[in-house]
Amino acid sequence: MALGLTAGVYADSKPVQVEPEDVVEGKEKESSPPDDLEDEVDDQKKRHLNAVFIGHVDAGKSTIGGQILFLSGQVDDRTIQKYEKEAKEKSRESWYMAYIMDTNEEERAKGKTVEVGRAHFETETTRFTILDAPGHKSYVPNMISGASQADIGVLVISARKGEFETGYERGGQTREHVQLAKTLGVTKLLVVVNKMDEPTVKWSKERFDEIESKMITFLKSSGYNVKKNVQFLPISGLMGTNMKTRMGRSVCPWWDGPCLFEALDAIEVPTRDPKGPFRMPIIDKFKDMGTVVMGKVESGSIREGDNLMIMPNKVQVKVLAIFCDEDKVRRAGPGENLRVRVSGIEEEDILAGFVLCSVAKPIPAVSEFDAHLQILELLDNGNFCAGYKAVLHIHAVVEECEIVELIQQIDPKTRKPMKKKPLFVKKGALVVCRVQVNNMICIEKFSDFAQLGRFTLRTEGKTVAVGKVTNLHAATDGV
Ligand SMILES: Nc1nc2c(ncn2[C@@H]2O[C@H](COP(=O)(O)OP(=O)(O)OP(=O)(O)O)[C@@H](O)[C@H]2O)c(=O)[nH]1
Ligand SMILES: [Mg+2]
Repeated sequence: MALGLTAGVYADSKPVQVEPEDVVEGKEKESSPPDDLEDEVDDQKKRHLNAVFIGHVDAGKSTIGGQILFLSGQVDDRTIQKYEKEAKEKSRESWYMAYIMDTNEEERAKGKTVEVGRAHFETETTRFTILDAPGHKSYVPNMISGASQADIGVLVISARKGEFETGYERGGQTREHVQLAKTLGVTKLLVVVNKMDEPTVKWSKERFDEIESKMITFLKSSGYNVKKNVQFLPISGLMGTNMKTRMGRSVCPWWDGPCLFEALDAIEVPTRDPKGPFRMPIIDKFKDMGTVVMGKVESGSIREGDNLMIMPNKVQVKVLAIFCDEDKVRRAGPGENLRVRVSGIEEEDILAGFVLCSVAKPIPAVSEFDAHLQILELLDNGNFCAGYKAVLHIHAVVEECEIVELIQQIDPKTRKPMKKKPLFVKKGALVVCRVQVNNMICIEKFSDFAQLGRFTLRTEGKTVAVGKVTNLHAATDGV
């Protein structure tokens, strides 16, 4: 059920200290119908949403994910009993629910998610894909990969005495995850105040209000439109309270809002263009009666028999089969998480970050691009200048990069370019610069395609900058 999907694990991440203000949403490009696609493209009637669970380590993300699967009837009592036994043997009694999502040995032994877990469940109106991100600071790159595939974020916060505080402090992943999620295009957040059953909380309204008011201030400063796009609700993931059904007054006399499933059901689906050029960044690949690639469709539609291309290596492939969740489907539209079996390419010729795309309108592949960068934090408060090296994270791409030129500095107050060309800038600066990578990568301009044109730069476990692609160079656009 849960399927690990991301690659590298980096050590020792540090906090992001400056709030990204990089909040402008790009419009997703309208273009002519691709690949002789007609009319209706989705076999599924229910709408589909990808929800990433984020938040500080031990906040209860995997427990909530596991509980959701249990409540939606996907895990039976016998399995739960088995996990209870296994958790007890590892002296992790209370972790049995998390074991539903945390499937590998290391995760179970340490009680920490490492790779993004994946699961599916359905409510009345919606099919959900849950992406259960790790909270530990060492695994922030995996969290980035999970969040970059999400439509909405479920920010899990522990109400337990001391736990909210550690997550919220500078250095806590509540902050870092919120800032990264915003940068990665997760504009809607459901803030789940968890562990309300815990003896230090006992469904206290004061505690809930305290967390809500502190978080509202912080979310606003991170660029979230709190009134429109953020909703809070109290739950207990471990007990399953206020999740599938509303809780009674005897449990919590002061809450008359929705339960988790209702809140998830009420979230609006982002508008997507099924007729845009096909784009599916590849997050994983394997051999299974041929070559299978896995990813989320960011634009356009796909159906069996289609001829598509894998970029940047420009190999034409044929779509043999499409799997959506556990089911084989004939076609699928944007927003779907798919496994696609293709012919015409060997599995070892594909890397995570490659893109399955339309032949007529392939995604550009470049080794150099210009970008608007906001510098969040620098090691030892140093300078950011030409020659600076970092790891670039853009959709499923993780690649070493170098800043080759600082082109212009932007005045943060007027948002206008400053006259003098900068030699270096400091933390907090806005700067236009040229970025180079060693290998060809497939990206888009942010203004054309926000989800494939926004990125983060990290080094030594810190997120040093967030950015938007403004111009593509050395284009090998097309075939
Ligand atoms: N009392 C109580 N404990 C909870 C609740 N939810 C989670 N926990 C406990 O919190 C601990 C951590 O839970 P996890 O679900 O592994 O937390 P996580 O957020 O997935 O942690 P990482 O994957 O390491 O980031 C476990 O001991 C859970 O039993 C809750 O609602 N109430
Ligand atoms: Mg977890």
